[in-house]
Amino acid sequence: MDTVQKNQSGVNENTKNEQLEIFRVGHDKEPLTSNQGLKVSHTDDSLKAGTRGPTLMEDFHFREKITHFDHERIPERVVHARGAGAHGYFQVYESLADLTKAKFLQDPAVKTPVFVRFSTVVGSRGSADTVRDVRGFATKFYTEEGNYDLVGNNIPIFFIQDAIKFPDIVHSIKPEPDKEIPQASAAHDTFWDFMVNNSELAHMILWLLSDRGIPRSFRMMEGFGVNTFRLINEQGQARFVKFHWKPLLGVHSLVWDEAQIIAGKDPDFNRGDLWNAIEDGEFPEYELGIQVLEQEQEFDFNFDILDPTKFWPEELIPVRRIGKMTLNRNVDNFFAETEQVAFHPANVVPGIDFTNDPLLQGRLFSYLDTQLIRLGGPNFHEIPINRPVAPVHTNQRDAYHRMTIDKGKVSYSPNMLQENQPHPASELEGGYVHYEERVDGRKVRERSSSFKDHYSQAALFWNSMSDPEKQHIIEAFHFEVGKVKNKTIKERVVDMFNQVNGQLAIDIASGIGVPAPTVACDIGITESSAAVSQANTTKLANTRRIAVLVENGYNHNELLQLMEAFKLTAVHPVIISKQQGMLSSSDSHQLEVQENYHTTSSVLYDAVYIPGGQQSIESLMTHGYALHFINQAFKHCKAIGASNEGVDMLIECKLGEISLAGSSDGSQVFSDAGVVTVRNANQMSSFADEFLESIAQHRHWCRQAIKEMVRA
Ligand code: HDD
Repeated sequence: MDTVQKNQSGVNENTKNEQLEIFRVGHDKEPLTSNQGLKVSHTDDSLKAGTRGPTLMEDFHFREKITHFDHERIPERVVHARGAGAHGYFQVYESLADLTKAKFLQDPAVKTPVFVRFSTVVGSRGSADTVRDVRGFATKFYTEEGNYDLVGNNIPIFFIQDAIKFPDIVHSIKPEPDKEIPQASAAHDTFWDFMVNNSELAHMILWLLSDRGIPRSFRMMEGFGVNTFRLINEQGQARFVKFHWKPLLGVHSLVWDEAQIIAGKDPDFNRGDLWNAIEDGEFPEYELGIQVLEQEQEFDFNFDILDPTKFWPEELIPVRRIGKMTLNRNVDNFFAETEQVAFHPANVVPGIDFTNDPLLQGRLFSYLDTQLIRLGGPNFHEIPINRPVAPVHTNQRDAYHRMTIDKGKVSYSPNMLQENQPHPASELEGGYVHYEERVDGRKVRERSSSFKDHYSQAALFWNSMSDPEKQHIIEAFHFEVGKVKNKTIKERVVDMFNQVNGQLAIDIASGIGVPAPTVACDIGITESSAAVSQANTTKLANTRRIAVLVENGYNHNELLQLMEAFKLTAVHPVIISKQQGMLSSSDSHQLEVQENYHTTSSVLYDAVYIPGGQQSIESLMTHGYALHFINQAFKHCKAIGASNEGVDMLIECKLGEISLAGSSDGSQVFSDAGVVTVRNANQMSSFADEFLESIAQHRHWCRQAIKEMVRA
């Protein structure tokens, strides 16, 4: 039974899918053809004059095949080149009629189809997923009133205040143009040169160097519209709004050392994680949140609400959760959908409007412009993934790759010959009418003085970080600025962050070979915002990946009990052994191995479990890869569980010696550091609970202080 209700114009969750269906082509049991539909009898040899002779011009099949291949690439996006997309739907919790007339925000029964593309910003299309970078979070809502695009990032603010600087910041952070090095990294001279000459970047740098720059998963990442928009209701009342996406799994990140190793072990880590979660039916979910300000509140704050380098602290302006997005379908074809999707912040619907945020104003030009070159002309809205589900009637005709066959001779307006059809729609008919904002000013190339404070919110963000988060930021400075060759730039980085927090500047200087500031600044900002610290996020074990290290002779009962507990919590165990194939337990049960130590790595898991079994543990103890695997998981502060003889493996890894003073019998030695052990077979159930709780914590930062001593 179809339980999905359709709204008036027939748009529902499946509408986009049905529309795409027309374009989908399967190739099951079909003869090979040319692009003209001619059946092809042979495709492995070109047509030659004699078996050893030259290829003939008349080989139309050869020419068509090679020509198409030669043209198979389109320019990658200038920024956000690497990404991954998925389909889904959005449902509002209750009507927002008091705030906006946008139809997709009125009826909780309506499931509006969406397509989301997550991305990194700096790297090329083939770069690694886990580099330190901002992540793009762009959503296309296929509403009955036309496409609405919310083109956001996973950080609520931006580097610069005015779009005219966008080419400069992007040129500075991209690989240096003489040698095209480094790929997908801000850790080089040109970026930090730009940075020290533009203090408006200071705030964003702290976010970028925080854990937000290396998300564990697209599923565990917030999204932000960043710019300030307007909501307009039926009565024409306007309010300022900021958009948020809140992931139901919480906000979690990798450890920098881990992120770098993953870039080699599995460069598709985030992309694969999204794909697999959807294939497994564990659909990523995000709540849409809004922060709303009345027009009269525009000047109530100590920052300018139109300044995109500032966020609106949730403690001052609460986030109201207004609906939920569920991503439930992977693409059929990466190129056709994820690569060709074209987002544009100017794609709005009645009820949503712009503000004078100078970054947003520039964006409203750039996205349409970039699609013209990237997608080869002005008809990219006809590409299936970009087609609105709302009907399209324009007087536009022709140009490259036109698909629509427009009938009739009238393609202008007004006209008499076609009774002025298609006719401009009045506001009552749903025609988009821009908010009548009064604008009055001199023509100037200047910035408002209300945009000039570049340090207060940077200090607010710094104050909001937990101690481990602060430590990560300092280490990120040591990496990023440590890679800078020019000493003056390094000194100026320290000077700049001295304006944010004196101790921060001293700590940065200590790792990058330049003197600490002679006078440590205190700009007198004492406020903090608990909402921006990941320490306060939702913590769940669900959907985490657990490495299970076993060899022949493992204890089947112990493993079985844990596997059942994992299943109940939707945690995914992966069986790892020296060799792929089958293993036998001590009581002759058979177990299939999924990965060996060459095909996988500790960095690809959230936790490690080592079940007992004398023979299995003796074998593991002699295996350097297994010892390294556990040490590395420990170094990256992950949950580790071991039962019975498995505990001896941890002792062999000398984790106890390095970390916490504990008893040598190994029982519960490490538990406060997320290492959970059990020696008693009767306590397996409480052990499983404790281990799952330890996995849910994501990382055990109390190990941080000792991680440099870990041999991994
Ligand atoms: Fe942008 C792509 C997000 C500022 C110009 N941007 C792009 C994408 C995201 C963002 C998520 C990838 C969309 C996709 O997956 O296809 N951009 C942002 C955010 C910004 C921002 C949140 C600050 C609030 N962008 C920004 C400015 C400009 C651009 C100031 C230019 C003046 N952005 C572009 C672009 C891109 C783009 C060059 C490259 C590919 C594309 O548009 O389709 O037009």
